[in-house]
Amino acid sequence: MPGKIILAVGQLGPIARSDSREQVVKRLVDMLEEAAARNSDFIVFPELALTTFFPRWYFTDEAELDAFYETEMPSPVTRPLFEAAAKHGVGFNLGFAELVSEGGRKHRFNTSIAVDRTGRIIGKYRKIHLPGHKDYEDYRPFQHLEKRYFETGNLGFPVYEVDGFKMGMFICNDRRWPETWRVMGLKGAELICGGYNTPLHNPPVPQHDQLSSFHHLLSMQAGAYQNGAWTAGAGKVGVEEGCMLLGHSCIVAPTGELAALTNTLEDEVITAAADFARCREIRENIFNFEQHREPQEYGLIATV
Ligand code: ING
Repeated sequence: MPGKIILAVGQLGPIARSDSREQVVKRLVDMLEEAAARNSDFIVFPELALTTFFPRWYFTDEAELDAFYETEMPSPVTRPLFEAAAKHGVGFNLGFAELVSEGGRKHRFNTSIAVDRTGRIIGKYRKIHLPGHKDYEDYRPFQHLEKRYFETGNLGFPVYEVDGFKMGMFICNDRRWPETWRVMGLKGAELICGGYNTPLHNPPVPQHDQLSSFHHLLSMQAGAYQNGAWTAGAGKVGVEEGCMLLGHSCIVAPTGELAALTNTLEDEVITAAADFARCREIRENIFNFEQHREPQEYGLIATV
């Protein structure tokens, strides 16, 4: 039925540093097939879904670091996921570390792609809000070196037409920034989705550790409500290489209501019926941008 899909999230449990991409791709295919068995049309996978969350370590050997990145997508090892998408007619959003050579220089991005139900890549996003730090910080029990291992995304916040609905992507820390959601809301996104790897312990402010799930859900639900969009977040979760990562992967309705929530710290598929018509009850009333926005007062938000 046009304007309504069965939306799935494929939450990944821990990925060990020693796990091969083949092993991880099999887990992703298994979850896509589970989603297909529930008549899903689209499944959201986590950030950096093909490897362990490697920014937790400080690498000095470039070849060792490069091994965590993809230089082609799909590649022979990831192609089975695209083939499963085409076989079952289920599109997907997938996060991975992207290594590209442009102008004779290596560029590294924390990237995600939107793939349609035929297995075709419709669009790409590169993470804009990179958390953490650039240099080794001795006080931390584990590092969070995204500012060292990735460049700021250079594709903006695109919104694509995928299998009849308008979709935009965030990656992890992006979801904490209202600007992320509003730019894609202004572009008419009906679904804004992405993945995350969120350590439960944040060394600079350990007193916030107990608020990890609250801040995550607050960000997802606010983003949905304030832009009248369905939102979905897929976590890489559980104790991964000694670091506990937040669960609570979720699907949120445009009203901000939780439509589905995981309750394990393992590979887990959740689904919800996403009726995009419900975006209108928000977009045509409380957040009718045409009628109620006052952009002439907002200039400060977009100044450097
Ligand atoms: N991870 C975290 C996130 O934004 C973080 C970074 C951890 C922020 C803990 C705040 C507290 O969910 C990534 N990968 O962005």
